[in-house]
Amino acid sequence: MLIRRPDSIKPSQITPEHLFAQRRELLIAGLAAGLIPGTMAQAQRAADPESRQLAAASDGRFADLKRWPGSSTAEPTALEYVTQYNNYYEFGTDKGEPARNAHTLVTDPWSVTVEGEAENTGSFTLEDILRPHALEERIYRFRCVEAWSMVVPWVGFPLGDLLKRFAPTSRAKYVQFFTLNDPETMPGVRSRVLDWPYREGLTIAEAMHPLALLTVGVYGQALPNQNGAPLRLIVPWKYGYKSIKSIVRIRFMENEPETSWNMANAREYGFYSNVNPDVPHPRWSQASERPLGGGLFASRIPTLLFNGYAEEVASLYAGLDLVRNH
Ligand SMILES: Nc1nc2c(c(=O)[nH]1)N[C@H]1C(S)=C(S)[C@@H](COP(=O)(O)O)O[C@H]1N2
Ligand SMILES: [Mo]
Repeated sequence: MLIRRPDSIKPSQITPEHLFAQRRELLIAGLAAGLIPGTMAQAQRAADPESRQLAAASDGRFADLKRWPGSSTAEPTALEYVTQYNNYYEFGTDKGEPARNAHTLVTDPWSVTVEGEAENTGSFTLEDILRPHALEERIYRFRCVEAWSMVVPWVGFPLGDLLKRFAPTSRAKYVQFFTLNDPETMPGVRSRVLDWPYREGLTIAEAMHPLALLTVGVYGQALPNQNGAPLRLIVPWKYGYKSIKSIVRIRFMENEPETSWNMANAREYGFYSNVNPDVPHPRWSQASERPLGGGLFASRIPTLLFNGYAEEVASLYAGLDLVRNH
């Protein structure tokens, strides 16, 4: 794959190490304040002891993370925004609610059911899922359909590397993902704002694309619950709602799967949902976006086709009408 920088940002603007260190202090402060529930013990058990990829409890950071060379060189969005300004409707529809409410989510033990058009189906523990994969840090641009954006250092591994282990059959043209749906621990699912469980889907070619990231951490730490612990998807060239959180079920399918926002409003939210500045949302323009953390008077920046990843992903859509297939 061609590695390119989506941003015309100079290497000198890469986050200096001390800023990362500062943010780490913030994260630790967040842990102490109970903002970020204790997912580390579970994450540590999830790692192959021999890979020693997860750090000792005293520190709690992932160790020996590879740094992905294709990372965005833009300044990462401050941790407070990434972990306290969230969309996770299972915990409420206000941006601050997931961080306040998601401590009830039980992420250990965790398992994922794999079904449909694949040879190796069944139930897999999170440990089974993670064991063979080397984790890496990838700094990706992230664009919500609501027209705010972030730059986030995720920790994960390519989704396709996992999917191959299930040996999808030749009939597997799509993959669908489901979030946990537990009224006991997820207060938001008692209201019918969406048809639960939250579900999303990709074509098999999209799912196998090396940019599609199965994600277990952010800023060098296990994912906070509000960001979709213990396992979520990140599809950086698509609107944020495709990046489904807290995955419990993966289904290989022959036909296009149901997806939550498309079920809620098909006119506004298509199956593809590729970031595209030229296809406005019926109620607002998608031509520009507001970077989070830029302050009240920060200027908007132009939105890029496929969120800046056109060089990598445009070939997936050769011959497809991007307006019709929005
Ligand atoms: N299960 C589930 N996954 C979800 C959502 C949700 O409400 N429930 N919101 C989506 C939306 S709209 C966005 S923008 C991103 C937000 O991810 P973040 O809170 O980690 O920034 O999660 C996506 N995944
Ligand atoms: Mo979103």
